[in-house]
Amino acid sequence: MKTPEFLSSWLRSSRWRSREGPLTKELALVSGGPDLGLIPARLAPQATTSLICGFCSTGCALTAHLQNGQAVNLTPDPGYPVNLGMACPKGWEALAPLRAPDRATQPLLRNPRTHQLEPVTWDQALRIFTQRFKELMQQYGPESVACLSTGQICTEEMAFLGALFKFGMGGRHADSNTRQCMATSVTAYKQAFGFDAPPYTYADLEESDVLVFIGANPCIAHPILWHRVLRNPHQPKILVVDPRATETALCATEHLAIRPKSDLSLFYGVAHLLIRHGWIRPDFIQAHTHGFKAFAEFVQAFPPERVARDTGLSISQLHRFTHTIGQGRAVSFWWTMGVNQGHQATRTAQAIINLALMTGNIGRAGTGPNSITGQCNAMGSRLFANTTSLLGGRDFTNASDRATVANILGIPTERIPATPSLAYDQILDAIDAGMIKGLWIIATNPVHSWIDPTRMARLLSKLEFLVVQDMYTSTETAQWAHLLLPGAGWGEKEGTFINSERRIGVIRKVARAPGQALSDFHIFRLVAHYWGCADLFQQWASPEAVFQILKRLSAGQPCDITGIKDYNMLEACGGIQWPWPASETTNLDEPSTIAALRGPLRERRLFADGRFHTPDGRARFLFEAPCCAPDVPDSDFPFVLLTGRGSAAQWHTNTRTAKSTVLRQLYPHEPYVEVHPSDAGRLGLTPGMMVEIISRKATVRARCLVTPAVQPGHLFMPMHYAETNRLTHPAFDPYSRQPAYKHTAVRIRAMQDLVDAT
Ligand SMILES: Nc1nc2c(c(=O)[nH]1)N[C@H]1C(S)=C(S)[C@@H](COP(=O)(O)OP(=O)(O)OC[C@H]3O[C@@H](n4cnc5c(=O)[nH]c(N)nc54)[C@H](O)[C@@H]3O)O[C@H]1N2
Ligand SMILES: Nc1nc2c(c(=O)[nH]1)N[C@H]1C(S)=C(S)[C@@H](COP(=O)(O)OP(=O)(O)OC[C@H]3O[C@@H](n4cnc5c(=O)[nH]c(N)nc54)[C@H](O)[C@@H]3O)O[C@H]1N2
Ligand code: SF4
Ligand SMILES: [Mo]
Repeated sequence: MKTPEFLSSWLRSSRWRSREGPLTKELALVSGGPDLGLIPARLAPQATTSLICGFCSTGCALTAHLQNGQAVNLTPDPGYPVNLGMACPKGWEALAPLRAPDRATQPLLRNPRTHQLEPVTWDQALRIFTQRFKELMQQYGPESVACLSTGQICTEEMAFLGALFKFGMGGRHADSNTRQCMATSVTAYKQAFGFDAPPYTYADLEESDVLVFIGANPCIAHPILWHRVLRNPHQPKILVVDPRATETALCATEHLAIRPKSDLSLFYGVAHLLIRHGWIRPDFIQAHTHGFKAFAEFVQAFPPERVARDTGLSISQLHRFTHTIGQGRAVSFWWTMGVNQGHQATRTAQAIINLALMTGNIGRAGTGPNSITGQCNAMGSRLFANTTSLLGGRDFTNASDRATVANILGIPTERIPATPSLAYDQILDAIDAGMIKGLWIIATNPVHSWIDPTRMARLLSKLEFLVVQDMYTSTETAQWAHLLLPGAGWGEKEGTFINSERRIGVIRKVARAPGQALSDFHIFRLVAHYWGCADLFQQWASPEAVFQILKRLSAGQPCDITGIKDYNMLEACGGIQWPWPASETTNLDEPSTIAALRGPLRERRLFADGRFHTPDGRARFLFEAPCCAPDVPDSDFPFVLLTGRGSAAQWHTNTRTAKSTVLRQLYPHEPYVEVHPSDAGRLGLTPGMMVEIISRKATVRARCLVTPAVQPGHLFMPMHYAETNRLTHPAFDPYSRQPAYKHTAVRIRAMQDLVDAT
């Protein structure tokens, strides 16, 4: 790896050996005092405290059982309106990852002689951080430094990071792993509704008589939401649209095993039939939407014969599917990554939105075009990360939005960039082109989770300065860092998360971070101090102080939360769904507000009045002709490789879940690939044998799992194994720039064939 000159000179200097940097005392003050890492005293005497789970976006509350202020065990919180006393294996085991031996416990700097990461003091780390990024920005301009963050830290932390990086440090290009995950839903909602506003409440899962799951496997990915479906008393029809016979599809009334990436044609075909049968709500369309006439003309070209050809479904399946939707009393549509990760993902999500609009399935109990979010705080990131949108869901290119934010934060307007950031893939291309030279990666592991780890590693090694801020030293991405900053994890810090149904919940500090690891919040405070921009962030003193700033940033926006007083109120109410503007509570004293939110107001869905956030208050019908998926199979690469979640016990790149001995019992340790029995028979593949999967880019090895869950001609590999993204094809939705991880042409062969051939 290339050793930056600055590291060599730093190591030659005497400061390298000094354990007592001149700012040590100040550092302690800035980052929270000498009791760094200690549980707040007020928690110590309590026997239990509640905090929101830090894995998926369901947002279950867990009760931490404390001894001397530290958690010794977790149980699901029975009083919380989300999980009603349930948790999945990850929630039960959420403390185990905190105690892992590979936790990052001190800042580490790469030694240019040994190429090893070696301990430095926080003072040294922060001086290097500041000096190096400033040098790059001075030499190559502010655009030469970028930041990739996450949907897995607290909202207060992401807002601080976004404001610090863009307004304080003067950086321009910041994106996050929500690009891999939720960018499509954000774009689809913004274009159709005028704001990124998932309209539902989890009670809708229990109130529908028809539930349609599209490219979503909640049995594995959102198990507690699936439990909410099981509580539905209306004997609902459950329709699952997924090329695979997933755990969810096996529980469905009907599984529509469509050809991958043919969803757009399917939904246009359903719209065609709904119109043909008159199963639409002209009154709703007339009063609350825009563009239906053009849409109705467009879907004339999608009769069942064509759609059956495109999707591989039978004409009778299409009629049955449409009939169930058309006749449903309360129909809800739920989508996740099978939709969001596609070459026409935004239009596919909007095709689902169109079905809900034309049938009037929105704003009522049990309805909605509902995108389920992925990470614990992807929703916080969507509103407050200051990456794609300006703080509070605003627009960087809008002068009045910039002025409002500058005014609320008390900073000069010129500090707010007037142009949006490059998207994730564009940041990577800019590194490749030598335009971006410095990168700060926080709480994401792209060498595993992004497409093509070989290219990613090459790009990271091209950088003149790479800072990785993570809980662990062992992640694939940390291996490339010049500087590693040790982050405290979930459970070791305070803040709020926003879950899929827009519910804001509190996380509490119930464990001590190991060694000198600091919360991301404290690291950002220190960076502001060392950078010399702390004066801009005087009010950003604690997570709860930042929550008050977030409230002010939300004022007048669709996500207005000015009526929420503080963390205590959030806890007393069992979390609060946005919006909760001050105007809603003007006539209520605090106990009455809490009583109201705990009572009938608890089920809060959007658009009950049919008014959307577009300038004319109407929702938009948006559509576009389907086009062929990229990386089409051919005779050399005849299979389509699908990817996704493998088990309820594995989380993404497995940096956390692999640390629990309980969870490790619940999933296969070696990478595996699902193959249909007919393909396995034809190719001589037997269960458990090692096979090679070959894409146009790479060859990987995995165990063969023979199962009819996949269709003939398809393979499936979980994303939790690093091998998977060595294969995936780089294609992106043009509007959201989200990667299309779920369509790659590959071939497969037994390792034995390889031995015979050589
Ligand atoms: N246990 C566990 N839970 C998780 C996560 C985890 O890593 N582990 N991650 C969380 C995150 S961040 C996210 S985003 C969510 C993801 O949650 P999901 O989206 O439910 O999970 P995936 O398995 O990625 O994809 C869902 C389904 O899309 C299907 N699919 C593939 N291609 C197509 C297509 O063209 N059309 C249709 N209709 N379907 C298709 C796949 O076969 C798969 O079954 O899970 C969250 N929950
Ligand atoms: N092929 C394929 N690839 C995919 C997907 C797919 O379906 N198929 N899904 C995509 C999706 S939806 C997603 S969301 C991404 C997820 O991809 P990543 O974000 O890369 O996955 P994680 O393993 O969650 O990485 C989080 C990192 O943050 C660290 N961390 C956790 N908590 C904290 C904290 O509080 N502070 C700090 N500083 N660090 C912390 C963890 O140790 C870990 O290294 O993967 C994407 N990749
Ligand atoms: S369903 Fe999600 S939020 Fe609930 S316990 Fe499991 S991982 Fe945590
Ligand atoms: Mo995700």
